[in-house]
Amino acid sequence: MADDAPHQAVATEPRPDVTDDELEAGRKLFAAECRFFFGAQKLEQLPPPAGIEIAFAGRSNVGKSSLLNALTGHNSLARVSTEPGRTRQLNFFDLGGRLTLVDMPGYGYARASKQIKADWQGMMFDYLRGRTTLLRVMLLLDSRIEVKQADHDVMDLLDRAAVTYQIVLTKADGLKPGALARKQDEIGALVAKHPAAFPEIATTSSETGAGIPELRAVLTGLVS
Ligand SMILES: Nc1nc2c(ncn2[C@@H]2O[C@H](COP(=O)(O)OP(=O)(O)OP(=O)(O)O)[C@@H](O)[C@H]2O)c(=O)[nH]1
Ligand SMILES: [Mg+2]
Repeated sequence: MADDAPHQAVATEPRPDVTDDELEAGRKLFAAECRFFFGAQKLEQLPPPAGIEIAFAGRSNVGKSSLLNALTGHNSLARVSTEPGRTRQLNFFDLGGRLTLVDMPGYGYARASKQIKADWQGMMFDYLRGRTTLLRVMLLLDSRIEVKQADHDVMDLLDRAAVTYQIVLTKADGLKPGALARKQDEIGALVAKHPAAFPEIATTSSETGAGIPELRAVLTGLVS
């Protein structure tokens, strides 16, 4: 029965409102060369602000690095790990000289030492609050699990800092269509309560590629 096949989950999901031209522009931009150019472990080490940045934030293990790889069509541009807490610095990637993508360390990783948590998270939050070139934060939430306190805290922080953010539901391949639709409704209601949250939610699977062309189109729209 089709409804029992999790991998078909995203196929029936309503497509975000993107035109064929926007999809094509997204395909072209993300086919450009993408290269790592900077890793920052401390705020003082950030590259000088230039161009437009889009940061990928979210709890540890939510799939930030995997999403960057899927968007750019690389297997191993950003390092992916089954062990949470893999990405330990802000990693900056230049996409075709037009856009900077920033892979952030995850928050909410319970097993990290207190000192490490304070270091990463302090830097991450300072970056999110203070970076003038940061156009939008893509805030990833795992579609298969509940929204945690740490996610609510980050949404509140971004509201206070007036940094526009957009929710990306990740790992959509893990849900059946009905459950995915309910999750999208739940997150839609959550987003409506947050002034700095962009109303449209993206839904993706880095595993199957579902939602990836649409997200490329959305991101490309931000720099066109
Ligand atoms: N089923 C499924 N698994 C995924 C997907 N995206 C990522 N994963 C898995 O989730 C785990 C974490 O992925 P990462 O991309 O390293 O997550 P991250 O958010 O960068 O993690 P940190 O750097 O530790 O904060 C890996 O085992 C991935 O293979 C997806 O779309 N579907
Ligand atoms: Mg990572």
